[in-house]
Amino acid sequence: MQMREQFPFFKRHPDLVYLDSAATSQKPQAVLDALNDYYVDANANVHRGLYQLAYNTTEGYEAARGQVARFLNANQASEIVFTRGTTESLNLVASSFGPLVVREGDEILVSAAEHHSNFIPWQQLAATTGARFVVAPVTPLGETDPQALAKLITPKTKILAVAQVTNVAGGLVPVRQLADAVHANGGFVVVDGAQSAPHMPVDVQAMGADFFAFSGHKIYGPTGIGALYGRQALLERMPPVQFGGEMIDSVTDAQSTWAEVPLKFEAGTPNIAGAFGLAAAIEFLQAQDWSTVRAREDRLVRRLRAGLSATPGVTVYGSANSLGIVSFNLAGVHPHDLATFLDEQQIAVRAGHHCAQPLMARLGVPATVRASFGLYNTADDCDRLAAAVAAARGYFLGTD
Ligand code: 7TS
Repeated sequence: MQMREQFPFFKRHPDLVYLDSAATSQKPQAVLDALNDYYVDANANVHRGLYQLAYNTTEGYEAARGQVARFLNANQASEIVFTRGTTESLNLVASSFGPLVVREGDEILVSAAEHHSNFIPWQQLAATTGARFVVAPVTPLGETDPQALAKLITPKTKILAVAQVTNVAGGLVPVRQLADAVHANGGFVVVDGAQSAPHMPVDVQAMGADFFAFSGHKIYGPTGIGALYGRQALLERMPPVQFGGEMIDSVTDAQSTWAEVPLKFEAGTPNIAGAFGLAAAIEFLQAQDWSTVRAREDRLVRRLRAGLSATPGVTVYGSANSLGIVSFNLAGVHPHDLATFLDEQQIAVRAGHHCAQPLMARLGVPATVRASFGLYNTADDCDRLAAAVAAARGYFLGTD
């Protein structure tokens, strides 16, 4: 079956050019079926029922955790905590692990290209611990600059928080080299995988991540589910941040003790349907051939960059090595106006600061327009966007 046909969304929106997969991807039938099957066939709460159905549902939920562990090449399933997504995963590390290792005078290192959800939690942690929040400069085209980061790693660097792929310029960061330097100084590495997991195979051990966060909805899965990978020994040291059902071992009037990792981080009824849907999304992704996916997406990125660059006044950020993301601006036209013009032509892109205001400040712009690809995008989508941007120039600025 053609890739696009596996996504019912495009049957409802046959003429829409959807170029906003970095915000959220569309869902294949297999994921929709898994969600539906869960509710029709397997709906019960987990980790508590003593009837067969609840037992089976718990097994399915834990099997999904195992699937995430294999997807990331974690050592074991207990290193996977289900969360609402990348934001919750990163906040969990900052609020639970952060205070265990960060002291006054230590340094927390990030790049100015980070998404706010991998920026603000660390800024807050620095403020509450008295650590120094160190923000590394980016390349002139808005990518994380690994050399700049490397230069700022010191014996005081307790945490390096870095996106493997950034959400505005889309460049790939060589996490392993940075991780080795941070570890040699006794620090820890937190990787934001929100934009890498949809586009490349992830291996948390090979990249040297102590923690790795991603969102299900960006890898063709449902919203409201994602995961945090953490090294077992580190998760065991961390206190829970939410309290209630499912996360306890025993409770008395005087005190409570916690369940083992990872359940101590999953208070309350979890997003069970989401876990089933996420497992289906991972199965769907793993059925793809990564080298074919990469080659296709690289061709689309190059084609779109070339197409956009043909219009005078267009600045394209990032590099041709971007993983499925092309951010740009058209001189003299506000990105929001351009996005509205494109919307009228049934082209869905994102315009704004992309939750990366520190990066916008470095680029000297309030916002950019961003096109981002999923498995269903085609060369025709690139050409329609490039032609529409050329038309927008005529519409807003007149032809010269
Ligand atoms: N980190 C990066 C690099 C991201 O791109 C995003 C979401 C997040 C973290 C947060 O993920 P969430 O699932 O918890 O929201 N990025 C975008 C975006 O670029 N446009 O919309 C959401």
